[in-house]
Amino acid sequence: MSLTKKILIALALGVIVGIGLSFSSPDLFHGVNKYALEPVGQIFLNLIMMIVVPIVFVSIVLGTAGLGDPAKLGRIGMQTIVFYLVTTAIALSIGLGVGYLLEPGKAGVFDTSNADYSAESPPPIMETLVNIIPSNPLEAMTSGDMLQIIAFAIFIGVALAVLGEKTAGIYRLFEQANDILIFLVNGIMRTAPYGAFALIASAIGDAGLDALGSMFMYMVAVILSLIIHGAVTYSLAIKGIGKASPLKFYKEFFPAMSVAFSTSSSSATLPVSMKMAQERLGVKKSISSFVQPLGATINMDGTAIMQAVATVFIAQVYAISLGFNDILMIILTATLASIGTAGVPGVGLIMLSMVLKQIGLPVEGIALIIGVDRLLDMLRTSLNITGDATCAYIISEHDKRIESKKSKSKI
Ligand code: DAS
Repeated sequence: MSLTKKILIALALGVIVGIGLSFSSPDLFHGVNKYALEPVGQIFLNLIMMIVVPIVFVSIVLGTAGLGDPAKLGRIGMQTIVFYLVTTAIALSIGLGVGYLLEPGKAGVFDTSNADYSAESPPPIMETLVNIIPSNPLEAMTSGDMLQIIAFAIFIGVALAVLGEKTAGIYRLFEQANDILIFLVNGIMRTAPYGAFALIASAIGDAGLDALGSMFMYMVAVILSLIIHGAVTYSLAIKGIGKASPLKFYKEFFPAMSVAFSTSSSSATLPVSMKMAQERLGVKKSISSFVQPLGATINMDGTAIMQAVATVFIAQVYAISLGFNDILMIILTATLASIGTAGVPGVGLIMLSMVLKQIGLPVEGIALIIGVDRLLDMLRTSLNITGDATCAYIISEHDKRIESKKSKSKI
């Protein structure tokens, strides 16, 4: 049986067990969760988090060096950043539009009297952009500062590309390190069904069906927006620029989406999403190794959608009307906010507090959505990494067409 089928069956069983647990006594749920679900889920998460830093560093070094001349790196980098910013802005617009159409904040009765949420203050945008250059690369690696790790790896990769034969041995060393890490990814992926089962059962059992009920319209608005963005925006890019079938793309990329769903972490899913992109979608290794790690950190369309819907939802619950300037500020703040945060579980809520503060909405409104956020985090993380893979795919296909034109012109 294929890994995809095993993960699908594991997720289905996990949903059933989670719903069963949500009807059981709290003691039973806590016992099963504490001694079975959480340990299995955490072991799976730790296994894939264990190789994230090394695989991001090695992949970006090889990806950057593999692109060859810095001019090509600049072209690919520019295409990547433009795609990420444009699709994030589209995602936000879809979320805002659906939020206004469905009006989830007017659907139910929400008790805001004891709503309280103390937001971790995310780093200011300018500080994040300045600190992308690490003053201590080793500290960046031990602390898992993904943007700094990516920046340092790009410098190393450019040096390898420019020095060429002089550092061929080091390049080979990185290639062998990459082979070791891919071998580990293959081994860890065999545990994915078990991790997926435990994580989804725990998430549903923890949320409880009553929370799902009262926040139903909010969840429908977020999920509908995620589907529209995936089915329209990405499919148009895959079909229009990638000249390929979106259905085939999603079928081949599904195992990575299921790992993202299970872990709620773009960074943790990176080894699998790069493997699927390279082996199943034919994305050039050098482009995949550069575009996807960058995207896992700075490109989060699913998160942007949640932020847009949540902002409209909270404004509706507190009966605060948003003006045109507020809408523009939401789009700008949320787009920039996604750059400064790593792809780990729950980071979307920290960014949401930034957006709410920016437009003067009550941050404590986040307390209303926190109960269902872990389930939505699973879905939006799946979309986040799909956006990264879509970007890598269309840039790779475009690059292949450029290369083939060049080779034909030489004949
Ligand atoms: N879990 C985040 C990610 O890894 C997304 C989020 O928190 O919204 O992409």
